[in-house]
Amino acid sequence: MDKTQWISTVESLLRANDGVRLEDASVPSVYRAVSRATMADILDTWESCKRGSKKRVGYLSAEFLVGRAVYSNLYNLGRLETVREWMAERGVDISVFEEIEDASLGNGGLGRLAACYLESGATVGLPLDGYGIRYRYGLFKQEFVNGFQKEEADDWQRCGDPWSYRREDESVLVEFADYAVRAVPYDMPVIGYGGKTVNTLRLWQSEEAEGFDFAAFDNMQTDKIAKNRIRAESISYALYPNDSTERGRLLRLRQEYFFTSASIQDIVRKHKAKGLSIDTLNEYVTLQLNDTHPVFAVPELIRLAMRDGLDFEAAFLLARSVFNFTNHTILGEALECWDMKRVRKLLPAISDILRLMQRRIAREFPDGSLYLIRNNTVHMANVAIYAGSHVNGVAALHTEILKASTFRDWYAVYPERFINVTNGVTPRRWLALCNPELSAFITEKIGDGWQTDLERLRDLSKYACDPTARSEFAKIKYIRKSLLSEHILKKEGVLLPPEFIFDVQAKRLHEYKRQLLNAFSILYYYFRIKEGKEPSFKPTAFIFGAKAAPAYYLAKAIIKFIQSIADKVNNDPEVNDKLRVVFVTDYNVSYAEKIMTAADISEQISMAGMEASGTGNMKFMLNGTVTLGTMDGANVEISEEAGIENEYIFGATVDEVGRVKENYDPHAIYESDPELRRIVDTLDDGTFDDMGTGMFKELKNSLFGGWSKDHYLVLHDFRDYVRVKSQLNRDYGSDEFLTKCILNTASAGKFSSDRSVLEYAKHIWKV
Ligand code: 26Q
Repeated sequence: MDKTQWISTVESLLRANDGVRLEDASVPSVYRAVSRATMADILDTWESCKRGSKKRVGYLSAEFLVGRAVYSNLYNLGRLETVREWMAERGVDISVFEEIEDASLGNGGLGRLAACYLESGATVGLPLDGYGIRYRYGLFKQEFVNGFQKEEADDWQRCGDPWSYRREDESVLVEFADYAVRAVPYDMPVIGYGGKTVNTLRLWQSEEAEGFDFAAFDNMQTDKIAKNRIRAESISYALYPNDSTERGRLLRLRQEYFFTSASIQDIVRKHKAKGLSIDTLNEYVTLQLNDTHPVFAVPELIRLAMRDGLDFEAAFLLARSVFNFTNHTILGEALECWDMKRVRKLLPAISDILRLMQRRIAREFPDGSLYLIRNNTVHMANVAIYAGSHVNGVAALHTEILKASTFRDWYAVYPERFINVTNGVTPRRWLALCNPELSAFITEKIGDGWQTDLERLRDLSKYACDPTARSEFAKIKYIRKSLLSEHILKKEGVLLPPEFIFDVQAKRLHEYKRQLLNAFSILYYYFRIKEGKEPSFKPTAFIFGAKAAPAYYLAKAIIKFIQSIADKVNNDPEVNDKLRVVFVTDYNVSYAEKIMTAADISEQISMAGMEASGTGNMKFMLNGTVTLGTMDGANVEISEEAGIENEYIFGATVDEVGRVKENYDPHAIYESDPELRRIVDTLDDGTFDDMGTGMFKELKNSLFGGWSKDHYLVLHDFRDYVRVKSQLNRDYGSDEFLTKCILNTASAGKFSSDRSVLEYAKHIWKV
C-alpha cells in the first residue's frame, strides 16, 4: 500500500466503522482506523507466516505485558514517519495516541519479557507464537490518596481493541468438573522489525459454553441466567497480582487450566487437521512454559494423547519431548503448589494423570528423593522439570543458584537439562522508539544496523572519550530529562529541575528489591544537608515508580513512607534546592519508556541472590545510564560487559549474604551507627505520620522483630550503599562520568532479546 492508498483506507474505515469523516474524528476513532488499516496491510504476510515453517514454538504465559501497540507496530513496519507526517499535515501531533491505554496484561518483568521475546522472535524470523489469557481487566491502575496506594480497575479496552481479531470459529470447550466454558481466541499480530515476519499472540477469553438458557428466561429465572454468565466470564476477568498471599485461590487454578487446556487443544487440533497423528507432535511443536503458571499444559497434553490411544508411557515421553521450563524466581512463588484435593475436585482427569506421573517417578526414585506430589500437594516446578527437556534460569548467577540450591536434587540427577539463557529486551521499543535523540546520535556515529544487531553498539566505544561525543551525549540526556521533567510536573505536580541528577528506581515494590534502603539513603542525605555536612552534594532528584500488590501490607507501607519523605523534603526550603523526591503514579510500560531514557542513575539494589535477572537494569544501560547496584541477577553480567569500573557496585555478594545470615544481628548495627539509628527511628519517633495505621511501626518491626529480622539485609548493606552513592555523586558531571555512560550503551549488545530468543532457538527449541 502506498501513502495515498493508505490514507483512503483510513478514511473509509472511519466512515464504515465509526460513521465519521476524518475532519470530525476523535482521537480514539483515528486510532482505531489507523490500527485497522495497518492490520489490513499486514494480513497477507501474517497468513503466509502461519504456514511458513514446519516446526513452531509456543510460548505459554499467563502474562504478556505488551504495553501500547500503535507506535511499535508502525515503527516496525517503517510506517511511523509517514503517519506522523500525515497527522501533522492535519494539525495533530502523533503523541495524541498517548491517551490510548497500555495493554497491561502482566505484572512486571516476567510479563514484559514475554512481550519482548515475541517481538524479537518476529524480528529474527522465528516461528514463535504466544498463548495466554485475554484479561478483561489488566494490572490495576494506581492512584495515591494522602500518599497511600489505591487500586482502580484497568479498563484497557476502553478505546476498543483494534489490534486483535476475534476468531469465533476456533473456540474450544474447556471442561471443569462442575461446568464447562467456551474459550474464544483473540489473535494479535506480532510484527517483527522490517515487517517480514508477523507471528501471533493468541489470547483466550472465557465465555458461556452454550448460548443463554432460553428455558430459564421463559421462566423468568433471570438470576440464574446472570449467574451462569458471570461464572463463565469470571475466569478471564482479571489478572492476578503477583502477591504470594493471594496464592491458592480457586479462580487462579481455573485460570491456569483454562488457558493451558485451550492452547493445547488448539495446538493438537491444528496438528491433526494436517492429517498427522498426535505422536508426531514433537516434530512440529515445542512449548516453552513461562514459569509454573502454565504447567497444567503438561498433564493436559498427556490427557489428550491418551484419549487418542497412546498409553501413559508414550504420552508422557511425548510431553517430555515437547515442553521446556523457564524459572524466574527463587522466592516462594517458584514453588507454586496446589492441594491435590482441590485439583481432584475441579479437574479429575488432570488429577489422575498427575498421579500416574507421581507413580512413574516413585518407581524411578523409590527413596522419594524426587517427587511431584508429596503430602497430597503437587509441586508444579517439579512437574515441569520432570516432564520437560530443559530447565533454564534467566541470568548466569540465577542459573547457578537453581543448580546449587533451589533445584539441587534435580540437578544432581538431570544435570544436562539445566541451562542458562540470560534475559534480554527489545532494542526497538527500549531504544530506537523511546529515545529518538540517542538513536540518532548512535546512527550518526556508527551507522544503521544496530537496531537488529545490537552488538554493533561496541563501535561506539571509540567515542567514549571523544569530547564532542561526550558533550553531544550530555545534551541528549538533558533533553530527555527535560521531557521527563515536563511530564512529571504535569502528572504529579512536582518540579524536577533537569539540572538535578536523576536517580531512578522503577520496578515492582517488594521487600527484596529494597526500595526501603533507597528511602533510608534519602533521609541520610536529608539530615546531613540540614546539618551542613554535605557542602558539595550535587542536587539530586530521587524518582520512584512501583506498584505494590494490593494485599502486600509492608510494600504499601514502604510506598507511604517514601511519599512522606517526598512531602517533607520537597517542602523544606533548607534542602529542596539539593533534594527532590517523587513517587510517580501508575508506573507502567509507557511511563517506563519515558523514565528509562532520562535517568542518570539506575538503582538495582536487591539483596544479592534474590533478583533472578532484572530487565529494567538492561533498559537503563541501553540508554546510557550507570548502574548503582548489587552483584545480583544480570547486574553481574552488566558489569562484566561494561567493565566493573563503569558501574557502581556495592553490598554483600551471594556468598557474603550466606555468611552474614549465619549470625546476623541487625540490632547491633542499629546500636553502633547513630546516623543510621536516627534514620530508622523516623519510623516511630513522630517525624512522619502514617495516619494512625501503624504501618511505619510494622516497617520498623520488619527490621528487628518477629519472623523477619531484616531478612533482606537493609541495615547490613546501608553503609556500603551510601559510600558508593556518595562516590557517584562526586563523579557526576565529569568527563569520566560521561565516558562511563557512553560505555554503558556501547556495552549493552548482549542484552538484546534477539540474542536471547536465538539462544532458546538453538539450545532448547531446535528451530
Ligand atoms: C503466582 C501465583 C498466583 C498469582 C500470581 C503469581 C505470580 C505472577 C507473576 C508470581 C510471579 C509473577 C512475576 C514474576 C516476575 O516478574 N519475575 C521476574 O521475572 C523477570 C523476567 O525473567 C526477572 O528479570 C525478574 O528478576 C523476576 O523478578
